[in-house]
Amino acid sequence: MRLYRNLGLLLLAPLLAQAEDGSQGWLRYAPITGATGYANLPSQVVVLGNTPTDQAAANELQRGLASMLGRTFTVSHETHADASAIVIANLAVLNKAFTVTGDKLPPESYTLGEKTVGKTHRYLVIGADARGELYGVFHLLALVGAGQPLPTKPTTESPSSPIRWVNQWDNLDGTIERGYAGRSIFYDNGHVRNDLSRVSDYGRLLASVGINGVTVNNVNSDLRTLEPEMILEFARIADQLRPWGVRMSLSIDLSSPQVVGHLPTFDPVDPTVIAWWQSKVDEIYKAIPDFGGFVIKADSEGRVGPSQYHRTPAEAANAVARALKPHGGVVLYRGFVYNNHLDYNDLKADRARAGYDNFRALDGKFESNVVIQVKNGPIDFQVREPASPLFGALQHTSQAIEFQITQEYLGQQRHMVFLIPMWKETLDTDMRAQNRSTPVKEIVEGKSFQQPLGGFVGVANVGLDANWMHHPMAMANLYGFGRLAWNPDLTTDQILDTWTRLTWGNNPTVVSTIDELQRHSWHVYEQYTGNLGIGTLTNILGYHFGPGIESAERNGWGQWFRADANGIGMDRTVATGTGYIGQYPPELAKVYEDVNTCPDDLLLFMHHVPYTHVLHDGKTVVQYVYDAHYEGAATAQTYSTRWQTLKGLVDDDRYNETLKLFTYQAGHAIVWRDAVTRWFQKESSIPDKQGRVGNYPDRIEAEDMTAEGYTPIEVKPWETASNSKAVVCNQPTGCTLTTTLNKPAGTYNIVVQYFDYWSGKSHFTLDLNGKPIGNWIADDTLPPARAENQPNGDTSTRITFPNITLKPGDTLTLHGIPDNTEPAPVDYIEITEK
Ligand code: GCW
Repeated sequence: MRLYRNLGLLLLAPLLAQAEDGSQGWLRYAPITGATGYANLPSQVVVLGNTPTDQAAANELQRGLASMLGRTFTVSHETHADASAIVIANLAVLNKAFTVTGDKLPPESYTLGEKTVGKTHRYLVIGADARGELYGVFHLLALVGAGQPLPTKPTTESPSSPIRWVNQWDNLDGTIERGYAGRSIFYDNGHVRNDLSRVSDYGRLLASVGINGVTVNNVNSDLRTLEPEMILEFARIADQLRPWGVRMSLSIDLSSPQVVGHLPTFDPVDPTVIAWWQSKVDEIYKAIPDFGGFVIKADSEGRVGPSQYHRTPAEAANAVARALKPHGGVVLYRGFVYNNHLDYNDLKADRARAGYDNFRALDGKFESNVVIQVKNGPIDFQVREPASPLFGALQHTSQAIEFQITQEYLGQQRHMVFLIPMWKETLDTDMRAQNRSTPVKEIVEGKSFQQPLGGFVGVANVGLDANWMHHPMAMANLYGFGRLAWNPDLTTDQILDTWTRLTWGNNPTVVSTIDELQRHSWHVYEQYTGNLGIGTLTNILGYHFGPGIESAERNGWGQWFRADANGIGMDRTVATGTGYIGQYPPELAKVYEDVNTCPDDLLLFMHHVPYTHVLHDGKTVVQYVYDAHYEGAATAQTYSTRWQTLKGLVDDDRYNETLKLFTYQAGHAIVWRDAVTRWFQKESSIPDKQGRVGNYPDRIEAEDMTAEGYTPIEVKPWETASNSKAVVCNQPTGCTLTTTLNKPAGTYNIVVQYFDYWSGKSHFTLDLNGKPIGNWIADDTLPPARAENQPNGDTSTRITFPNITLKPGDTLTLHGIPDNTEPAPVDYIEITEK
């Protein structure tokens, strides 16, 4: 009898709704009843090695199988020749009796397979090394969790590349740059936390998807990072991660020899500086023997760098890399080097050129343990960018691609945006370097140009929120990043479907509903934010969250789209523009250079065109922008209703948390829609063919209502409030807005659009004919990276009261009571048909 042959009969458990806080992520190990397909899986787990990682692998297998299959599993270090067992071993400890594939496996790989001799069933998890074992265990558990058969014949999986890291932009004070899920799990108040239990949990999550490194501090690195006492503190973090096979690394500032070492210089070629790096690195490896290496951000956004001494990034990277090499450490030198004081009036100036311009000439000049860490696009994690041309240009240098898992420009984990399709688009872009197939994924795997290192880096920024990323759906991005780093050829659906099953259960309605919601969410977000490659259109001078369209123009940051009354888009052509397109290998450059062959979704990234330019689908640019915004915002309205079909099928806690976020997203998508479409209409003077833009017959502007205490103000930027005005209340006792309705008798939804600052909790009540129909507190708690105490696209928020019966002559009254510096601001009330 073969094991696991009854999988077809597997009955998937109707999950009892139970309280869940999301802390287990996709490692919930929810019970699978009727899992007869796994009935013959031996109950004894035997682990041959005895390192902490071997032990972690065995304990995880025991924990996961016991929880999912509802029976007892034991762990031991010995097995008898005739005992059935699940055997975990690696090549270093492998006993011939257990081999399934011989004794060759690439590093970090594993083989799963069955070996049955007589009555003895052995299920074997053979790692190339301890890490491989651990990955094999997690893979086996994921198969069981998703109700998939376990391989019986030996099946080997190997990682795509050696660098599979996350970066955390955590500051030592406990804040996280661009972190949207609470404070740091690593630090508080200038020190490593006493309680590091979340760090160990994080290591477990990361290992489960094959991530083998974490850079634990902000790339804008604290100057204390390399102080001797800090190194000892960081060593405590490394201790937590080690059992999970996750190596810790640090972001460093290149001025450390001067600031920490008190040398007169940090010139990378100065012998005293070289010696300092050597002894500093030796000191680190004494405390952290498996230390991964350094991430370096230099000569960028105010960080110092080798340019101060007229040295190149290669000279700087190499000085540090030589110190790390004997210990097996690496340098990830960021390609994100650019001048943020560009001249807008210079039509040749172009931030997108910077990566290539700064690094191309250095190709081949880096030590073999240096990897250039290149952001997926040439600007900065916008909603859509082409692949960075640097990928095709560095052919004698190892490269890693940097993705942003934390959704800085993509809704900050308040909007659901599933990023795997976006990342795959970059990874699958064929750069056509040397006029041959060189997709980005193969370049960073080191395959295209035979490089020794390379891989994937994701800026994760998990925080102390119980569920790590705030939005339950955002965890799919962390999960998917790991899966893609392991194997960039996996399809979006393979990744998504497994995540959904492991995170929410195998109920077919749950799986199909969540998969469907997530699958297109990037496109939907793109529709209601920045289209056609223009950039996200968020306020880049503020919080990078809500709309703030012209913030990108006429300043040194270079995220320009050069709009005027006649046209829009950056001319990056070789013929008439900045020449950026010429940085791509010729075949790809040819496609982008010609406005007719350039893909529409990158059009405004590559070309300056009139608003009336006709796209491939026959629409003009401006009409496309209008239509996409209305379509995208309309789809976002459906998220909460589709989600509500899952009530009772998933646990109440996560159900409610997600519903709240979808409701918020629906409202904010309308803020985006109105801001961007009104801005385009004003700038181009071309009206929406369907007459929607600027025409809101169901709205009553707050400034048009009868006010008691409320006073009107102008909102900036103008496009972020309806009619560009709001009202504010400066009386501590509160203010009132009243209006008489003229709607035909019927049932309506009443919407209140207000501004929720981070600095206060205003109180609102809404009355109909003197009777309350709702009250709420404006208590938004988005992490105050900077205090936004203004009515604008970040703070504009909507609340909806559904199914209200109205008749002509009804009186609607809104009371607002300010709190702290938040003056209970209101934009409008909208009354829509049910
Ligand atoms: O996008 C920008 C972010 C900065 C970040 C920088 C970088 C850590 O707004 O917050 O700094 O990129 O990647 O270095």
